[in-house]
Amino acid sequence: MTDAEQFWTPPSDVYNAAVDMVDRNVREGRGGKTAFIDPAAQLTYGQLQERCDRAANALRGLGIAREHRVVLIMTDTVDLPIVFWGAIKAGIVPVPLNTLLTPAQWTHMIEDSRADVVVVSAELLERVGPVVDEIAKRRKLHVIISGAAAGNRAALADLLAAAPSSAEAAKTHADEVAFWLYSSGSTGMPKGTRHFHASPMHTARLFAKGVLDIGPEDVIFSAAKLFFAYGLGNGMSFPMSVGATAVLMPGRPTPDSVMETMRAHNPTIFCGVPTLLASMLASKDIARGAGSSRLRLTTSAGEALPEDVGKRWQEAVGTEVIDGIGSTEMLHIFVSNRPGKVAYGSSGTPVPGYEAKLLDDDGTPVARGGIGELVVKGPSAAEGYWLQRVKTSRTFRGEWTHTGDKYRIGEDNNYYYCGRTDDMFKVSGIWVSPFEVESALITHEAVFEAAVVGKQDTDGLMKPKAFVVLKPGHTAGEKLYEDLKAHVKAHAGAWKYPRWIEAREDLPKTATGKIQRFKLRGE
Ligand code: 3UK
Repeated sequence: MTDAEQFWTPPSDVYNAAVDMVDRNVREGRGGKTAFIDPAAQLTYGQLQERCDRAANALRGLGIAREHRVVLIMTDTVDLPIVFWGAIKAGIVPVPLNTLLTPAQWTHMIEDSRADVVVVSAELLERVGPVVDEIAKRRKLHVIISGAAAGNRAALADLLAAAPSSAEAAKTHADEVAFWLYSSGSTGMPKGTRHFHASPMHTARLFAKGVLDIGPEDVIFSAAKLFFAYGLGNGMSFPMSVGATAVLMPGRPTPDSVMETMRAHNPTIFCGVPTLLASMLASKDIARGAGSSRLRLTTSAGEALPEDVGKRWQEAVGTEVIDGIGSTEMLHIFVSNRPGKVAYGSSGTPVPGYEAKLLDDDGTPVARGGIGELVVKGPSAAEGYWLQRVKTSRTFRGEWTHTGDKYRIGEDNNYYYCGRTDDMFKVSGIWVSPFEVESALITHEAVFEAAVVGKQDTDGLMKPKAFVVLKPGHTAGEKLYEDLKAHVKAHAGAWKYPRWIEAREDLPKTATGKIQRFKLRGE
């Protein structure tokens, strides 16, 4: 028996994740229990099942065939699980997208996935509307609005109300693709990462049950959004796997908005990214439980948690911070700290059910204490990237997934993060590709060349720093720098703008003219 089988094998080949995550809770008597709470609505598991069934029927009613894609550009409200699991129940494939992207990136993902439907939150319509309207000029595309529908656009609420309240589940296979998540890389557009029906329950059993010991009485609040694999597990599949309650917050996670939500709903588990934990610690309102009277655990992922931030959180808030590394490719966390024996500054040890090894550039395991690329094996690995054969075969090599992260195993057996094998870095847990920021910078009229690197701020967290060579006739200075920051925000994504900018006469380059970013790190 392999590791994965020891933990869980789907009951049969016919397996629909929505039947397990939604319907099973009702069947096992938790129909009256609260599943989701957002600022405007609450759903019991019974209500969730009915709405998911209506969503499945509504999508079928629009003529959407099995395996076809539905893109979700949605804030975190109860509508997101309704559409996500409703689609899965019908064998239709939901593709949640990051709500902070640029129109060009959304256009790429809607076209690349060949989505027949886009479900958009009303408050995002101002930015998403022109994108979907443009595509709808070229081909058939249904646009459905979650929230107050404007003009002649279809409202999700109306479609659900008109659809039958009970749906037959599609007889999907455990090894059939259930949903996609887009993953970014150092060059090129994000890649559609295809996940199986069986995978959400694998991550729930191995990490949420195995590491966090989640149970039906837990109330989980993930400040990390549902469109992100980390948030999708924390705030949706983990609580659903045991019939627990999830608190959803549609707005931007600031220290104030997060602590207000904590005070209102008293979660037992809080999931954040290091940047948020650090900014909450800097707030004057930080207190025991970060506002919750029942907090028992905090989790951190997305980027390395600086040792000092972890220790200060435990001191001020009173719970451990469980830092673990996960990825879109593996769906959730595969190397993690454990409650009761956290080693701050490390990512902990492999989660039982996953295996990890560190390889050198030739693919040979590194000697103990040496630095190598983290390679991982486990049952929740994705099927691959959609229409990306070369990138798929580089990342998913047989049973092993290559992470692109460098690690070292310490004397204490814990895994210590040592940076990336490429130039990528995370800001607030979301990828930044230097190439992408540089590409945005050089579209500005004043910029001749640019190089971008990650630089640590005072909390030890990465932020972009840009080195620019200006075109003749342009002068360096705060005014230009503010302009460049706004330019990057508009053309690459809000979190990607350089926090520091420095003008240079030239940039370090190889003989072939490639920018040597590594020479600029630490400057
Ligand atoms: C980095 C970390 C150090 C690392 C994710 C939890 O972040 C998630 O997925 P992404 O695809 O990025 C994956 C990459 O992010 N990383 C994530 N966590 C840590 N580095 N310490 C950490 N604790 O470079 C990794 O390769 O956006 C996180 C669960 C599910 C996820 N998808």
